[in-house]
Amino acid sequence: MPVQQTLFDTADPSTAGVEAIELESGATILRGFALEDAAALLVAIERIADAAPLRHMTTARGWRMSVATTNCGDAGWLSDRSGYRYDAIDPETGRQWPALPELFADLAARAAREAGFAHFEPDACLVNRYAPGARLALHQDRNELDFDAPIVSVSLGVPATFLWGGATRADRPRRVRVEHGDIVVWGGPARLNFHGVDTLRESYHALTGSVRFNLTFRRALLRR
Ligand code: MD3
Ligand code: FE
Repeated sequence: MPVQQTLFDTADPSTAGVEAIELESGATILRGFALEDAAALLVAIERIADAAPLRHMTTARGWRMSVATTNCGDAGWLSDRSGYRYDAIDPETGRQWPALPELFADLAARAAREAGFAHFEPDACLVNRYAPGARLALHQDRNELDFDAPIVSVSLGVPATFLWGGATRADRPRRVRVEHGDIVVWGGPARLNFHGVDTLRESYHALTGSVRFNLTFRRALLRR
C-alpha cells in the first residue's frame, strides 16, 4: 500500500498543501510541487528547443521513438544505431547542449530534498515531448555513472500514466497517473526499477495544448 505522509514543514507556505506519496522505498510523488513554476518552465523549454531542437531519436534496433527529445546541461542523453549514451555535444547542431537553467536546477534540488535526498546537483536534463499516441516502452535508466543520486521527473501539460515496474522486466507494472505540476523522485532501492509511459491520450491543457512535457533530471557524470 502506498504510504501517504507529510515529508516537510507544513508551516512553510511554499509547500503548503503539497501531497507527498511514497510509492515504495525510494520513490516519491510530490503532487503539484512544480505548479507555481510551470509557466516559467514551459518558457525555458521553448528556449532550449530553439537552441537544440526536439527530435525523434532512433533506438539501437532502428526504431524511431514516438517521443521527441532534447537536452540541457553538461551531458545530454542520446540514442542512435550504436546505442544509448550521454554526450556533451548535440549531434544535430554540433554544439554543446544549452545550459541547465537556474530554475531547473533549483526546482530539482528542492524536490529531491523534500523526498529525502539532500544536495542533489543534476548535470543533465532530458526534455521529452509526448504528442497524442506517443509512449515510452518499459526500460531502466542505467547509462548514468552515479547511481547514488536520485532521478527527478517533472510532468507538465496533458496527464499521463506512468508504468511503474520492479527490479526485473517480468514484474507487472503498476499504473500511476501523473498530472501537470507533479514531480516524481526516485532513488535508492528504486533507482534501477523498470518504468515507462503509457500511450498518451488525446486531451487538452491550457498551457501546452495537446502535448505533455517531461523533464528528467539526472546526475549523469561523476562529481568532479
Ligand atoms: C524510474 N522518462 O526519459 S520518468 C526517461 O515521463 C523516462 O518521459 C519519463 O523514463 C517520462 O528515461 C519520466 C518516469 C518513471 C516512472 C516510473 C519509474 C521513472 C521511473 C519507476 C522507477 C524508476
Ligand atoms: Fe526512464
